[in-house]
Amino acid sequence: MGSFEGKRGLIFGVANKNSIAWGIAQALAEEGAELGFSYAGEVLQKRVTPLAESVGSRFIEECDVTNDAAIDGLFEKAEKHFGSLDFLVHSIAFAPREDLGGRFVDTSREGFRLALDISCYSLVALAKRAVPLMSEGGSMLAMTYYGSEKVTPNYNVMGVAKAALEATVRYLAWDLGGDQVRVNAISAGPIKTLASAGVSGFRKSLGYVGTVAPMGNVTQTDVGNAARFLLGDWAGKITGEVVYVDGGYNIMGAPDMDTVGG
Ligand code: 0WD
Repeated sequence: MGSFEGKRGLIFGVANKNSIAWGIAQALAEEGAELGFSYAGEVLQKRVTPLAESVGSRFIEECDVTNDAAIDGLFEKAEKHFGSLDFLVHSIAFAPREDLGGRFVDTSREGFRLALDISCYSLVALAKRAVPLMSEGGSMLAMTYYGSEKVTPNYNVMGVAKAALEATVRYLAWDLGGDQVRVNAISAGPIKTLASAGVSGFRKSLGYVGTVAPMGNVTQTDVGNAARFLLGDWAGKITGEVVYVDGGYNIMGAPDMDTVGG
């Protein structure tokens, strides 16, 4: 019997089969979880529906996380469908393409606002609606990246948004601890997806990280496996943490010059 048998949760951020959220969904489905999916826009419906159905989901709903009324509507439907929830996965990020390259100092006010709204505030907005449904306690998980802590050229405004997201995870963990709701983040190494393809120079940095990290590049499956732990009962008292699933990249102070050259 899977360790998520009888547990129900919502997954935000499946765009296609390469999405990290899909890696997480597959891992949780293997453990017997009952899953609901929310996707960003009508164009994604065609891609998300067959994926969701392949893991037995009957809850597949559109929700733009910049729209409070849409989020309210989504959670009303979720309450009707599931009754209560045990977990929530936030695997959502966005920044205008022109702000994911060039000089950070050129970031526009609107680009900054949009990146922080979609990539960070949305976690607060989702958490607020999910907690009342987590009557038996619960667990939430967000996705972040090392560019929040150390400068990663071209990641730019998304690095700032991820720093805010990680702080948000800690403040939510404090707020919701009394409700027995845990909130954590996974800091994943670079993985080729729709979102990462929007970052200038992504392909080269994927190659570089693969060479420098003790265990090389990571996959959606690696992230999914960490999510099984963090969202599940074995992680019972772990909250407010950012857990690296990055092949060890973050421990390195300098690359091995014999392999990267220089
Ligand atoms: O290297 C990577 N791919 C890493 C990604 C390394 C470390 C962290 N992450 C993070 C991302 O920043 C994001 O938070 O993982 C999360 C998932 O990203 P992903 O799996 O790499 O990318 P993708 O498959 O594109 O999913 C992100 C999705 C959007 O996809 P598109 O490509 O359509 O923008 O975020 C969703 C959407 O499905 N999204 C929204 N959802 C609801 N409302 C919205 C919105 N307004 N905007 C974007």
